[in-house]
Amino acid sequence: MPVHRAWRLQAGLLAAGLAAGANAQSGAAEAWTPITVPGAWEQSGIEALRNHDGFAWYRCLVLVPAAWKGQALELALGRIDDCDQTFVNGALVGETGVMPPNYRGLSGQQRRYAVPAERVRPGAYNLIAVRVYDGGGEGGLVGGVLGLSCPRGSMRLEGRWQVRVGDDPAWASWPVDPDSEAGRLMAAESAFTEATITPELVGKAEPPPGPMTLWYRQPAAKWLEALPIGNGRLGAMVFGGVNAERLQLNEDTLWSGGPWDTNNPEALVHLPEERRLLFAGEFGAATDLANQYLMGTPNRIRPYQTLGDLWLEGGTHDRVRRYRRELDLATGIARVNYEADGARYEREAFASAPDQVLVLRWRCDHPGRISTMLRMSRPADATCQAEAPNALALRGQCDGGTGLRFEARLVALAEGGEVRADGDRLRVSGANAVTLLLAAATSFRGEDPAEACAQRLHAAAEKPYAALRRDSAADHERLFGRVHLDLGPGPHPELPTDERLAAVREGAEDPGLVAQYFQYGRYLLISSSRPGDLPANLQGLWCEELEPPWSCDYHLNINLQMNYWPAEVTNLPECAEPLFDYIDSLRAPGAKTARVHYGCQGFVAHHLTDIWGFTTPADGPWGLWPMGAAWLCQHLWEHYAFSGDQEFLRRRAYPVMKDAALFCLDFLVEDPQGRLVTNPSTSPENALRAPDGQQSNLCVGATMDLEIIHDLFTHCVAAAEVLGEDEAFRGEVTAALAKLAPLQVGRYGQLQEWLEDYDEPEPGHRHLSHLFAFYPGDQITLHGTPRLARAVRALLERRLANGGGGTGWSRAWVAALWARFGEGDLAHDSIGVLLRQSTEANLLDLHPPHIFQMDGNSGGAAAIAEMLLQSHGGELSLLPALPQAWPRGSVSGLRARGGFEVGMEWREGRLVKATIHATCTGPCRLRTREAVRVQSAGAAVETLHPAEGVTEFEAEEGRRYEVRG
Ligand code: FUC
Repeated sequence: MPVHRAWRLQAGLLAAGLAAGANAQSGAAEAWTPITVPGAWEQSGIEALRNHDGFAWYRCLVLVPAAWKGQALELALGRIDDCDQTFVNGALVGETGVMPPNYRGLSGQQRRYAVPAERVRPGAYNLIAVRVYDGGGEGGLVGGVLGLSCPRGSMRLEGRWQVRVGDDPAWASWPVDPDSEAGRLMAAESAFTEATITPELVGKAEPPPGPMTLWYRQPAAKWLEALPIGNGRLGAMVFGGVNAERLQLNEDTLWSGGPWDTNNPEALVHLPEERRLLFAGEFGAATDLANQYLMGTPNRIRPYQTLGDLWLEGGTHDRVRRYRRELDLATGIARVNYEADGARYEREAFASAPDQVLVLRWRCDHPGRISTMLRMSRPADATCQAEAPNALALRGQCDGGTGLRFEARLVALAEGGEVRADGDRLRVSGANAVTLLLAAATSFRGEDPAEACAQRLHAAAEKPYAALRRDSAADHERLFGRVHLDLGPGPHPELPTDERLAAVREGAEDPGLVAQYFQYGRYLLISSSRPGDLPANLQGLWCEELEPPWSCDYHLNINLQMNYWPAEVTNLPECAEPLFDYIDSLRAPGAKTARVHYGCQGFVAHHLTDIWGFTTPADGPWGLWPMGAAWLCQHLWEHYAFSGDQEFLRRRAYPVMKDAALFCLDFLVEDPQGRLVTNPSTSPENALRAPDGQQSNLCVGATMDLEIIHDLFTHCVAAAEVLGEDEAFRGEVTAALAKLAPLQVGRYGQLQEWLEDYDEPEPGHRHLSHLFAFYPGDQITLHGTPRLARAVRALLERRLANGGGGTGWSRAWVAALWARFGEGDLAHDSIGVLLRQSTEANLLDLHPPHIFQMDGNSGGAAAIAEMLLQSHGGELSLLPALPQAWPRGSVSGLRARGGFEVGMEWREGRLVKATIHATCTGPCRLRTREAVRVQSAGAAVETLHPAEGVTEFEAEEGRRYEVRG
């Protein structure tokens, strides 16, 4: 750090000295205009860029610390719309996308380029120049994190760059001698001069106690290495830096945009023609018509966004010993420990659900050693300022001041030493310990963010740190501690998590890591989805960007549902409540869309939604998929199926299910053969190839539609029967069920994805949509419908043989499907693929190319549960898909449909004992590999054995049953 004070000074002098000279500059220098990066150039306020598509160059100077001599650097430039070539000191260091004339954009990809050491000028200014081409829509360095990093430190590159419209290869190079007037002017206008030096890490830290802790021997070098904490509403990614700590912050209602009516009255006018074209197989014309008339207006949604960052900066340690960073999944506490200058330091951070604040405490075993500078920042739309000698507020309004208002407010409570405000920062000096409390709120629910924050902080500050910590951990443990899973420790339980994962990537088996992965899926759900909050979005709660991939939204054609697959079975039913509230929030807007777009009753949602009630078709023809609401209703039914809670069924679930079913009843049409089908329809994100060669997303009666409708209708009939309601409606639904087009087996023996046995351009497609009926649905089961189950298997094998299962969520689904086949080893192989190919060092799931999505984590946890316990088709299957890799182990606290809580122990791959706690009275039908005996309170229970491996008894609410092999 001391080095950089000098450099800053130099830059400051230049700035002061050149203020007058700037006016004297002429010609080329003037064509470069200052621009704030990141952000779309259309929004920069620069006239020449307001509607610009085409070429422009960005550049800035970076004062690389002398201490980085000999280091290769990583240059992160966030996302660039659409393609770029990036130069450092005139040399090309990386490019993404393809420049014209064969232009191909790759705007979703994070730019990370390696800069070889010999290209870097340590201790001097370096020129970064980025040639950008934008083919349409937003352009430029639009989003993400920008910075330079190496093992010895990092610099942030967000802020003032320069931009110039046009294209000239000369702009790649150092414009002039840095000591010339033009060079100095540029340094004054757009130079990054502040760096953080990373201390040298020496000495190995001991592993933390307890098997459910992720841990590392170095700080996170990037967001995907940081560790997530959250209380459902407020979240942070903790980086664990020594001299500079970063907590990237999120608040679950912080979305861009606002409510708007995107319904398109044209849709209904053109619906009959669309249906005619699709029945006639005129896919091209149907697609054109759909694009022109059937989509919402507009057909895009606005994104979820980062709240910003909390920085603790100014550390000066050159060398630290025994560094350890960890996340205790059982308590939700993230921790950093290290020794420096003869003292031991510890930081703990957690997001408290009971107190609704984020808490960070930093202490040292030597008095007076805690000194730091605190600030908060956000890439756009917010400013940070001190509000009191020990309080900071980051305050803003989305969308350039037209969207939601938000605030993050921080209080620093020091023990000993001093805290004082200094402009937009707080300085803590010479403290024995400091506790930071951070509250955040938005105006989404109508509250005043500043007031809400102040209230929460006021209440939390009344409690001593120990009480905040105790209450938060107890609340988290109440949920987390319900399920224990022991698959054995694995070969190297003493290694840090990243090293264990690296060993798995090299081919090692590590059942201990698999058990952690399972619990991590539960941890993420607990941390991102608590009653009263919004449901877990594509990234759960944790999102670093303003324009994140896929808007970090709610995708309804697999992703949101998969987030909740583990909720019931892994004993977190209250974590599904936000999903139920969310479904409720889609009812009114979805009813309007049903009416305006399709002339139907009930409610509908398509494949994308946000927090503003967006229910219209979005994106393109693959968005014309009106099954979102119907699929979501499966979760309402499942909540009842697992709990037997009739009140929930009557008051919350059934009215919504019925509403979704009313839409489906109206939407179904008869095909020329008199079968009920959906039209328009699409099999999520996949395309068919018709016999005449046409490719199309759109079709008639995609199999998945028929399965979702079957699922919903069957559950509606069952619910109406349980509740003794709606006889006429029941009759109508039953009649429709009988007329639904049937599931069919195609030419490869596969379950057909479409009504016709079309060829498919992408047989390894990541979506496994029509296997819905096998998992998570139960229309097809191994024992009940063996012919169709074989067709499911044929399809699954075909997908995998053609490269399927490539995204994390897709692979998790594959694992769950293998579990339903009782194929433990194959399910286990897929969990292995998930860990090897789609998991970061912080165990977060990855979608290619390198994007966190929570669905894979949740889906993976659900698949592991499904390997141990299944309860569809009216029976509990104990250890149905135990792989050879887990010869002994135990699990407790899993839940089963019918109202059971189940624990099991196994040895040499065989069930030793199961404990079944009945939470409802009713039949219990067990399926096991070997014959079993059932006891309760020491006495034998009367059982029936209607088939081999099947044992039935009458369970009584509140009783425990012991099952032994
Ligand atoms: C679906 C998937 C993609 C991605 C996106 C968020 O559209 O097809 O792979 O997961 O959701």
